[in-house]
Amino acid sequence: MDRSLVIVKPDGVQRGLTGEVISRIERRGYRLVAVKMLQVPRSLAESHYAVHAGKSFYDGLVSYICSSPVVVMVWEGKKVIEAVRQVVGATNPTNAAPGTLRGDYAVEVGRNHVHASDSPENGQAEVALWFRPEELVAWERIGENWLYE
Ligand code: D4T
Repeated sequence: MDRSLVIVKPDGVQRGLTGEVISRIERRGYRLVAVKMLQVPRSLAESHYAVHAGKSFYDGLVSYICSSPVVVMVWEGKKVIEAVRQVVGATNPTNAAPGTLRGDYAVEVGRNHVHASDSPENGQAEVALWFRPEELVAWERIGENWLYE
């Protein structure tokens, strides 16, 4: 089953949006299998954003995610990658639809308050980067029988 790594970034935590992020993904039907709060070390931030190394916004991006604690979590379920990206909305909040987390609670791309994996392969790699295997909990939500055909 696919997994999505979701991060409530420093601005999301500071602005009190952690519960809202969890709640929207949870109500959509997904299963939370790991969650923790941490102050991100620079080495982890650099690995997470390695694909953006050399871009004009890279240094600011790494400093931003290290600037204050984050809440990082793993969500599981059918089509979790696409569905969570839909809940989160477009990268640039001014392009994000109303009703999405970024469309409702963000203004600028450099303060878009939440991250979600953008492909099953990246989801797998990001989960392995942020969590040890034993931190993931295997369980089933009773409502899943009513969620899937
Ligand atoms: P994340 O990775 O935070 O979920 O964002 P996205 O997956 O939606 O978008 P991304 O990887 O293209 O960008 C990563 C991160 O960089 C910031 N950013 C991006 C920025 O500050 N300036 C920019 O011009 C771009 C393209 C925002 C998200």
